[in-house]
Amino acid sequence: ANTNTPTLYSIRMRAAQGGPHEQGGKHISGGERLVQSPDVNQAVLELMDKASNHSRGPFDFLNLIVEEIPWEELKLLPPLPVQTEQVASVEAGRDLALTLVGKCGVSPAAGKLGLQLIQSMGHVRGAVVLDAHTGERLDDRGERGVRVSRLDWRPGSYERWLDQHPGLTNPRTKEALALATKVSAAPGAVAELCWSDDPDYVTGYVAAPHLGYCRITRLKSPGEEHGGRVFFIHRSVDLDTYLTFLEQTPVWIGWED
Ligand code: WAQ
Ligand code: MG
Ligand code: MG
Ligand code: MG
Repeated sequence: ANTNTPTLYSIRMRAAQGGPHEQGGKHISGGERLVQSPDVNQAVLELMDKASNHSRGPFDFLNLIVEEIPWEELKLLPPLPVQTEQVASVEAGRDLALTLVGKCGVSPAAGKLGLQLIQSMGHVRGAVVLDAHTGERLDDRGERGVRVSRLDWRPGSYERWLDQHPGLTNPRTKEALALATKVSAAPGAVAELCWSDDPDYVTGYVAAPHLGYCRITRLKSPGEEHGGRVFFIHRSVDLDTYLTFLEQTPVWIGWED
């Protein structure tokens, strides 16, 4: 093997309680990284750390997959611009979320369905894909949802981004901004709505190609374990192309040196 060129690896982690997800276990934590060979050990440790002492509880099942990715497939995307909207209540936050997805082209009916879905999501470890016009669910992933993977910040780029956004040091923002940037770049993307399923984190966001990444400080009450992600898309887009981009295409977030 050529030892001069580092290998690119995708790393995926998912942890559950009560057995594996596919046997009905409760989703505890998931994570995905895309790093060069010298950084794999560190990334695996960080994923183990993420799943351990989790606010959703301990896991009794953890699955870790490490696989080589051809460099030729790698794409580089700059992160979406970020803004933060302070809201006084969950109701105000969800109203704002509806308004924002509406501005991006999601119908009022579809927007409401998206909100209701996330409110009732408890153990889906991925996202639900909805028709931005009708609100009909378009993916066939059932309880599993669609898991966006093969993404990470390009080495050095997150540090550069943090210099420009000194207040936003939370690793959740780091992860969610990377994910939202990839989701917004997918063919047919209209808007994404997200808040965490972790009971201790109430800030969520709406993201879209023209809107950028709009953080909303309250989208649920503390202690709430319902949370998730909805991807609104144009019905006309080919679903296989869309899902292949989210699940398979390797993406680094950031900039060339
Ligand atoms: N692909 C698809 N869906 C995912 C993925 C993924 N890679 N990761 C998480 N989800 C879904 C899944 O249903 C989770 O249960 C749900 O989203 C919430 O994931 O301050 O922490 O990791 O800038 O708990 C927003 C950050 C944080 C706002 C959201 O979500 C900010 C968060 P969590
Ligand atoms: Mg998680
Ligand atoms: Mg996450
Ligand atoms: Mg979570």
